[in-house]
Amino acid sequence: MRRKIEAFIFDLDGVLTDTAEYHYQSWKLLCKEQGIPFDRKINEKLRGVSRRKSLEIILGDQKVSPGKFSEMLERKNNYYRESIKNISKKDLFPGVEKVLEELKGKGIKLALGSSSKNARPVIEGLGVKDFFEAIADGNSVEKAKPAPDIFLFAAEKLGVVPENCVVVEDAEAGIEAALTAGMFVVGIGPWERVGKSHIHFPEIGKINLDEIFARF
Ligand code: B16
Ligand code: MG
Repeated sequence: MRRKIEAFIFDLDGVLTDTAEYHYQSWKLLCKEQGIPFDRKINEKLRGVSRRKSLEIILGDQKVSPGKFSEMLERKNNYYRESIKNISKKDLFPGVEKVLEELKGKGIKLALGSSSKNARPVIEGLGVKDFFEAIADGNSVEKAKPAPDIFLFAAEKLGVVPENCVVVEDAEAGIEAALTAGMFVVGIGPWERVGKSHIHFPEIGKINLDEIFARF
């Protein structure tokens, strides 16, 4: 059967909004308290990566007890939850609503596919929750990106086969997840980061839907 675009699955952090800065500030505070080195270079490795995996990356060879590990995860999440409390429409990247509206207008189904366990309050705050027919987040599946599970879960909820889904992603882990799921991938960001995607744009506001439909 011929492939046809039926659904778009959007990543959250780095695609719809820049929660990366809030994640960064929260990890930074935790690391400062714990005396663990942390900077923006290490933070870049956490893009699209689950909270648990992020802490493993931050700790590197440093060993901590399972109890301490969980306590650190909880503390970081409390800082993060505090920082997203006031998130609102003005935190959306420019052009996001236009893209979502255009796709809706074409009869395309929309889903969210985020690693974050906090994705729901974030899209509620951003005022875009109602655009999405399905939400796949860090609570939906066990295996985080780069496993394909989040995107496959979203496609199943929408009732669309993976081959007819387009994923919009900014992170290497997410692009790998979407490719493994057998989906067409739109990369957002610099080529060095999103070079494995099928097509890429520097930012979501510069997306050209006609080009995506033509290249699919
Ligand atoms: P949480 P995405 C990801 O969101 C972030 O990019 C990543 O930095 C974060 O660690 C992850 O969500 C988990 O978030 O701690 O809120 O569960 O890009 O997949 O939308
Ligand atoms: Mg992302």
